[in-house]
Amino acid sequence: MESIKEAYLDEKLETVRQGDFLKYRSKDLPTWCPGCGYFGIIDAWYKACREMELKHEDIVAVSGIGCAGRTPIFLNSYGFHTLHGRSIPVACGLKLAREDLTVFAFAGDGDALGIGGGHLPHVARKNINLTFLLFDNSIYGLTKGQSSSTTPFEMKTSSHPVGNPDTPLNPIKLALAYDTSFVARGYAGDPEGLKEIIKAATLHQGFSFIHILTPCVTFDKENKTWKNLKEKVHTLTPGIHEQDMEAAMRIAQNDQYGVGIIFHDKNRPHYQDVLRSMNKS
Ligand SMILES: Cc1ncc(C[n+]2csc(CCOP(=O)(O)OP(=O)(O)O)c2C)c(N)n1
Ligand code: SF4
Ligand SMILES: [Mg+2]
Repeated sequence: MESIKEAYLDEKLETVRQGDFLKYRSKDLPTWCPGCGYFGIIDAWYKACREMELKHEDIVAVSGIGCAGRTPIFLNSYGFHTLHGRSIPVACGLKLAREDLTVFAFAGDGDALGIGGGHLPHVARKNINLTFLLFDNSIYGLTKGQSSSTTPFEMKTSSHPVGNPDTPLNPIKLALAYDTSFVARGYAGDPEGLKEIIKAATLHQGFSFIHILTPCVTFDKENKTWKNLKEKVHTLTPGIHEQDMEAAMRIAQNDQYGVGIIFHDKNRPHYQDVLRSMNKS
């Protein structure tokens, strides 16, 4: 084990093996469980940053608390591991103060839709220019498998041993209802596809919401397992829904496993442009 760790930390060796891939990975070894979907997500993020040629010093990764909340530790950028549910407000403040920076916010389903759920409508309606990655494993991973806001009805969890009595939230429906200007779904098992989505979201001028399907291999043995996800996940055909809210809503309602861009409003100005044009008049 030690030799793997040493190899991982040996930048020279890794640089030779992976080109400039290491550029966006920090030297901290990820602490996630082996097989966790989050490895696929940061892999996609590394590749997206590399392809966009972002400068480390221009990137800020903001997170809340949870296994997903640890993400900025593993990225070679500026980072801010904030309080539970607070990645969005901190990311908003940062972007408003430093418009020149590329700001990413990361959160788990509990962090984003439970304790932090009140922040989502406001970043969306203001259309603040940042990219939000929701790591949705439908469970509280870090605290050992309690039900979250996206746990399926009747699923047995450590907090609901006879079954979850609550109806799960639908993250894409919520994002669309809040008028989010860029809404997409990605899959941790397809880092190449997710990379393309992260790039499109980052280039979008406004608030971008990426719902990522990902397994918690340790605390969910029945719902979002790799096997189930592999069977159900499929690629959406690009189409009219990207510019048509009603069509996007139909996808949100009827297709919980389709990955790709679901809605993209390219014409709406982002918050700082709105402020500038108001100050001119
Ligand atoms: C104010 C507050 N309440 C509760 C907790 C305990 N807590 C830490 S992480 C977490 C949930 C994490 O679940 P999720 O956001 O889905 O992230 P995951 O671990 O699944 O990546 C909870 C309830 C906390 N740290 N702070
Ligand atoms: S507990 Fe679940 S979400 Fe957390 S690192 Fe382990 S597999 Fe991943
Ligand atoms: Mg979770």
